[in-house]
Amino acid sequence: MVVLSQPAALDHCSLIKTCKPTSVFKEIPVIDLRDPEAKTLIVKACEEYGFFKLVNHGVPMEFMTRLEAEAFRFFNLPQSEKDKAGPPDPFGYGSKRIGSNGDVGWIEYILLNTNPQVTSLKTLTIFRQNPEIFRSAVNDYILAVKRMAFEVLELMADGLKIEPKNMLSRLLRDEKSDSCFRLNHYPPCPELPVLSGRNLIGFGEHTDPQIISVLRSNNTSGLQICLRDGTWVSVPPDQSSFFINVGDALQVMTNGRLRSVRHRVLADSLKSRVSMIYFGAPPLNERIVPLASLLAKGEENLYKEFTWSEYKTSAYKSRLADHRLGPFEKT
Ligand code: GA4
Repeated sequence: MVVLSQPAALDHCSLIKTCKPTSVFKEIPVIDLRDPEAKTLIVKACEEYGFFKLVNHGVPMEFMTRLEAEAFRFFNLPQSEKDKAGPPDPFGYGSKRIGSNGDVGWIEYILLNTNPQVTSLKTLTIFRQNPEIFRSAVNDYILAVKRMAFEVLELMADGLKIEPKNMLSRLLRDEKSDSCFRLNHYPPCPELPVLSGRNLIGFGEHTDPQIISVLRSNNTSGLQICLRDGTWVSVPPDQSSFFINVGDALQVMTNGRLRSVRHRVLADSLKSRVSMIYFGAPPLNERIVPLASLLAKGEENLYKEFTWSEYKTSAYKSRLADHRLGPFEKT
């Protein structure tokens, strides 16, 4: 029998939560990037769920598997080596702590800026063990995923009848775009079965502050999203596809028409989960306001005016589960 008397690994009690049993998300919108109807289907999925799965996306599988292998190689290093690249400020290596306001998760991760010009000392330390291979795996992957994200945003703008079509994608294409990239490792937790019906939180529930997030994971489950009615559903993993999340900034730019999706990750008892996420963000000085062409005649702007820099500053002061758009809503 496994006894949890001295659970060295499970010393963070706040990670253990009782989550209602979830059903599998069977209605998950699956969008084929080459489908002539893709623009309409993307808008529909983002209105309804703020979330969809993307197939036929054109990102070579080899880029995903190469980066996954490099991520595992890094996360398998001795703790003392990994710690040299941390703590995250916010970039660098982090373990258990998420953000700087007391959130924790059953996770270790690397946060990077996607702009290669902004290379911090911590980033260099991450690549130190294996500089060429790791760095080129990250760069090739990000480049391909960015291109695909631009295409998704252009289809979305088209579907929303926004002119010009690059109205959203230009924000991520901008050389000053504040986008970032995250590699997450959720180690297996063998003690999990003795938690009897309770769950171990890998990454607590939250919405992403940015415009759009593009997630790819290995074949380990754990991702869950919250539907409009507040029920949580599990998203079956699919290592050859991407999952797209609408972020808070896009919710504001569409005056609430597209919704940012609340999501979380639960740890697995047997398998490691690795995910790689590109968070597409605008430049810091960009004003985040509803696009005029999306406002119907007489429709009120639901949000106060703010720049991405102001929103980000406020978001980074918040707790993970907070309703971050709250202070920016017009009362
Ligand atoms: C959620 C989305 C991205 O992973 C992230 C996260 C960031 C962090 O891990 O440092 C935050 C979180 C995220 C939102 C609220 C703040 C900031 C942790 C946290 C408690 C990199 C991001 O941009 O916002």
